[in-house]
Amino acid sequence: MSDQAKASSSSKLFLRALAGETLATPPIWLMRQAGRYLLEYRETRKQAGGFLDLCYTPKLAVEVTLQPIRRYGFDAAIMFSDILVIPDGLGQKVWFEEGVGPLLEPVTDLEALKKLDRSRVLGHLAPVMETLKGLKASLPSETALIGFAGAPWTVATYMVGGKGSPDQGAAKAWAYRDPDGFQVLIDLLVDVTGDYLEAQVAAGAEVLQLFDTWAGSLPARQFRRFCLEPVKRLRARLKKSCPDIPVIAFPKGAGAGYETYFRETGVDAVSFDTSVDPVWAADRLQPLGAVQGNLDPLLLVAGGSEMDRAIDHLLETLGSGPFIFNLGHGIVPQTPPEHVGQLVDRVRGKK
Ligand code: 1CP
Repeated sequence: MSDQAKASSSSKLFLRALAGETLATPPIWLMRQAGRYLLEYRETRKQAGGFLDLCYTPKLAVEVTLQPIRRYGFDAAIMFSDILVIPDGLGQKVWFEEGVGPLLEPVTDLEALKKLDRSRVLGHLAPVMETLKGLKASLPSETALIGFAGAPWTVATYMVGGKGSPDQGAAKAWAYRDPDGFQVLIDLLVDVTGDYLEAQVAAGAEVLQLFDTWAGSLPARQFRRFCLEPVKRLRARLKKSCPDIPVIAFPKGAGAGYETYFRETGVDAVSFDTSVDPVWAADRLQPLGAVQGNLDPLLLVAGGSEMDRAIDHLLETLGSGPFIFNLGHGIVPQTPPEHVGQLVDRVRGKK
């Protein structure tokens, strides 16, 4: 049976859209659908102590993954974790500071890179696999399970910078000063991310998403070398090891680069950010495969008729091809939970 035939026989709308099917009602899930905008998340988070403790305690990670599924019945659940568990698994020091975000002991040269250890990653991340197994056992039969990782470039920006930064300056400085040295870090991340994603599939992930949040910060030449090429290699590896598992990539900010990226990486779908005009996405991206996006997370905060208009525009523009409804980036903490309910109802034709 072909991928499309297999997915079409599935009851899961999300898998059908990813296989290229046009559906009367598109599947919907939202990036960061588990998180601080939900009261029940804040309560579980308190119980866990630190943020990484939440990621590494399967019982609690399963619970926070299921919270938005219970409330809204999304078509897909994304396992609760973070992209920074990879540097943590490699032995880089990673911690989350309340009110600040993630901090890491920066890796800025080959000397520091040598201290990282690929062989400890899968052992360290065993709790993530337990989370996936727990989810597999408890999700409704119509809900697909998404595993994920950060794409190499984005993870590298945090590893080198030691924190989130507005311009990814530290990683760019290394990539420009010593491209071949920086490539060693990218190659390590391609390998270790491949190991990690294969383990997620073995533990029950049905779809994989690669988050490349900072793809938009590189000029064309470096975008090709450090964003597109690593994802293309990862995609090729996964095609061999798990041929039936679709891969979605989110090269946020790639602009016109989205089209070449979609064509050349071989991913099954791209998630497009808020800045991309959905009319352009329908014209240039959707003929290449399924597209996922792109309601502005801040429209979801505002709600009301502006949000409704934007939802309808997305449905009209992209509804005649394979489409997954999502945001252009993650839900923000100040989002009123009832607006999320309104969004889901409207996409499903109930309002
Ligand atoms: O205080 C809290 O509870 C922590 C907030 C939080 C949450 C809810 C962080 C810290 N990570 C997460 C979960 C998370 N992160 C998920 C879970 C699944 C879901 O979508 O529900 C996912 C997929 C991520 C991915 C992630 N982490 C990305 C890529 C996507 C994106 O949003 O751009 C990035 C860049 C990170 C790093 C990170 N982790 C947390 C924060 C605040 C950040 C951004 C830091 C920065 O750039 O300053």
